[in-house]
Amino acid sequence: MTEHAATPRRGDHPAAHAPGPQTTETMTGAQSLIRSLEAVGADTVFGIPGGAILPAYDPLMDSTKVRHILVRHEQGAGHAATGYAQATGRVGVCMATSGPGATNLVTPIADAYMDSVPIVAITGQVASKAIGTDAFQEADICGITMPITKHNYLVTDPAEIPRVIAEAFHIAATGRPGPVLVDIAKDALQAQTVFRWPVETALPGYRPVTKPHAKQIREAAKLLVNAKRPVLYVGGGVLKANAGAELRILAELTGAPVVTTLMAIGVFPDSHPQHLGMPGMHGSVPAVTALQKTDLLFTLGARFDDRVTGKLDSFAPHAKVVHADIDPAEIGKNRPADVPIVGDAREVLADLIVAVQAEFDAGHRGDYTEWWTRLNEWKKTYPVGYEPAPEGRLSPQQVIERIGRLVGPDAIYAAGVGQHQMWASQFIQFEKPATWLNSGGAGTMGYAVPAAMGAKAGKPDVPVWAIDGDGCFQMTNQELTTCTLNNLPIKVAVINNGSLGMVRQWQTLFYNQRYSNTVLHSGPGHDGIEPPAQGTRIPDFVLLSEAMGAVGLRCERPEDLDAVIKQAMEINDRPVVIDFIVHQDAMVWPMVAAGTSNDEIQFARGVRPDFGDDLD
Ligand SMILES: Cc1ncc(C[n+]2csc(CCOP(=O)(O)OP(=O)(O)O)c2C)c(N)n1
Repeated sequence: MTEHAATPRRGDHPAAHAPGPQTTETMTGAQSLIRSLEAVGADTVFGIPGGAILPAYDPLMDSTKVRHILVRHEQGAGHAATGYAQATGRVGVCMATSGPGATNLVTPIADAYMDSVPIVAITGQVASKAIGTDAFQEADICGITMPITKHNYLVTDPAEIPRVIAEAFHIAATGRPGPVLVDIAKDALQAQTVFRWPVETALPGYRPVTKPHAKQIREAAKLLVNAKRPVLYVGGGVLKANAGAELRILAELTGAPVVTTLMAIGVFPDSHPQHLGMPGMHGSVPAVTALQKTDLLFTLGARFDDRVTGKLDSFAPHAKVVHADIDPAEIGKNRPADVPIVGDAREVLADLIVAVQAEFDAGHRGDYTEWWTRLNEWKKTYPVGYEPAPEGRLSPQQVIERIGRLVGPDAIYAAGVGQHQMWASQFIQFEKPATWLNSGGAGTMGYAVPAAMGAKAGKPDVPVWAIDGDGCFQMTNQELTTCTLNNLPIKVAVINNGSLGMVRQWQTLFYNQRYSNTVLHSGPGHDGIEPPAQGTRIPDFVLLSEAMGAVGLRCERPEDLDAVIKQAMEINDRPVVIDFIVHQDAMVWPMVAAGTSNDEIQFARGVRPDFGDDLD
């Protein structure tokens, strides 16, 4: 498998303790901050200045190594840092002032925490003497972000800045990655200090275990060769450890089927014959059912999220569980593990390959023939598909499928949250890691445009498409201005169904088709029955996009679909937004209704697959 060659491994970043001559210079705390960012290799910072952080913006102007991208809302800065990190494998950086600047970062920090994305958020704080006095623009951002950061720091002594920045990048990128916040009092930025580099870091209690225990690996390999119906249940941890190549070797060596969660999409090629698709609420029937019928849940860097398990006590009822994760707190959290393994997914997989080979050499080999007969039947009978749109209308799934086909698997796709996100995960064929960015754990509407912007800043030569909903787009579209002004020519496909589609789908299914507050347009049909007519679309996304310096295109008819996608692909000097007017009654299938068992999966509305019960 070809992986993005430039994607470094989790934890790779210029080490703070790299050998080299010691630098010792007198300067302000603010200068020390910028020098520290340069020293850890940060090349891009997304942010907005304000009073408390202002001292840092002055030396930032002179840095030739750190590019600052002035966003339009701090939420955009945070998601851009996340998009940058997910696309490049490096730590993303965002910066904001105290009080409201910092609190505007809360959503993207929570988002990065849920999805284990390495970002460092730097915030200005009021002067140290004013802390706790309800000073102008004071907010206790360390207190606020305590439960949504991997770690956070309040810095009041400028001498600490280099060490804290070095530690923040180290903590964000190593072990289970995550967001780290560094809050720096204004007087610490202004005071004179001595910048010393490299620094001694002091993290005695922080030593993530990456090398798995040999006995556990042997136990896991034994279970795998003795199982009749195993499944490799692969989560985002495998992608973050850049372990796609090792996963493929283990999968092909054993012949076991693979499911990849929403956060792992791309780490195993969608086109691979052993891939069953995505598990979970909108997963494929073969993936969901394989997990229900398996006798060995071979879990790698996944966390038994409720969207995957459905009703937990009915999940995978026949399975023994191997659970490998870099974070020991995940193991046994939702489902007890028969064989727990703590370690980095790449090292776990590398050791497993050797251990499985040793089992083979000793004459123990799993026979999964009957299992594959069953799996292949399910794959054939229950492929992911969709009903055609009413005559002459665009279907949202078709739009997304055609974008995937025409743009191809080398591009990066960022999704918002809702139906369009699920369709993008289902109908774009992903073949490579780090090409699918989305907000999986938090489900943050408004993620797509700024995340795409961050990805484009990190990977300027790769086409980046945001697949967005008309609801999501209205939350963060102002970052198109940032894209235009900073030469970040992303493409945005707005899947415009005139409504908050995913919520509307739940109203259709569970609230008797009473569409309370999910219609986004004002014209005839604002009852949600008819699609929005020309002239009643407020805002007009084409005009809105053009106002921000982007090219605005619209597509309403199936016969224009390919031409408009190709037109967008040819524009590379500005962002492009395509307003796809799609029919509003399309629904995401398959579906496991919230709180029910995965056994209740519906392939289409009211259609339950028939598996027989001989495997129960
Ligand atoms: C910030 C935030 N607010 C509310 C929600 C709840 N929510 C989930 S999906 C959705 C609708 C999204 O609508 P749209 O962007 O138009 O996408 P569609 O489902 O129509 O594809 C809403 C409101 C959320 N996930 N995030």
